[in-house]
Amino acid sequence: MIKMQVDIGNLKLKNPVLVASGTFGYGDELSELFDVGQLGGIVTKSLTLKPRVGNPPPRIVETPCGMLNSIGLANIGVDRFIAEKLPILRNFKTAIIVNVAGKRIEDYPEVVKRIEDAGGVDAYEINISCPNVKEGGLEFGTSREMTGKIVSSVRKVTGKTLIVKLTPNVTKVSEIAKVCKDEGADAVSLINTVVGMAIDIKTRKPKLSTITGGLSGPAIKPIAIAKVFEVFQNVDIPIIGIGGIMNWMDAVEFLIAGARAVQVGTANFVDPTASIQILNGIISYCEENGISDINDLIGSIVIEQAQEHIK
Ligand code: RRO
Repeated sequence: MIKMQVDIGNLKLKNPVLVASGTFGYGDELSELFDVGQLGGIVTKSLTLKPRVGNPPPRIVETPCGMLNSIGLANIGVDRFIAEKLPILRNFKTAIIVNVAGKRIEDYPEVVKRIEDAGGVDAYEINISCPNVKEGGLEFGTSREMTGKIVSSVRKVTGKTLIVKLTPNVTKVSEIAKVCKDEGADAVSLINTVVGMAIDIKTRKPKLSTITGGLSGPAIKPIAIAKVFEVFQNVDIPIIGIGGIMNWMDAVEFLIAGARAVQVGTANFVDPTASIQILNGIISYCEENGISDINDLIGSIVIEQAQEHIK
């Protein structure tokens, strides 16, 4: 038996494979397809204080090696989530991580407070990195000051594990990760999607209603690995790796780069059971490589001395 448990703050995940926000609904729809209790955890679609209809269509476009989305934070709002979804989620034998977004700084602690009062979730992922909204997305996640204010305001209202989801659309993601740590976050998750755009050459119109959107899928994996490694080298905080994980080999790459857990996102749209196959593949890799504890693999990247001096 391989020891697969990883700790993120005071949250103990039974294994490091999670499903990413926005690719698994609120966790209830896909539970009919497989036993979600096998997963390390489920991250819900982002929740805001009030329900949101999101952006007008078209809001998803397929691209070479990935997809662009511009959903615009469509969600049922925190109160309906508590009334309709939480009672179902509480029965799942996996960690429930609620992704929280907001228009204003004050929205974040308010959403978390309401969920805390209801009870039954294990951790929060603070979304300061949505590329598809005018207020509360990248304007927060690209600013150290705003990031600090949001993290400290949420820290005051919960003792549960606090994860901050970071954008790759910055020059130095480790500087933002450092602010998260200093303000009391337990972990960072990265990367959210990369700002991208596609044009229909017949009509010459942008393919998305919002012109730009967030790029995900295999196309962004090398960007994500580089950002995870940058944070791993520079900030002492648990990292959850996200970005184009389509199979177990991709996941292992993230773990070696320093991620303590991973989130499977776009792959769920190709095959909703992808996360379970990825988990099984990681276990086989450990067995075949004499790794008895997954924690021994995390951050085990080998950098030759000569490579350290290049650049
Ligand atoms: O809803 C979205 O458009 C969205 C969000 Br909240 C996010 O965090 N990342 C993304 O690519 N899309």
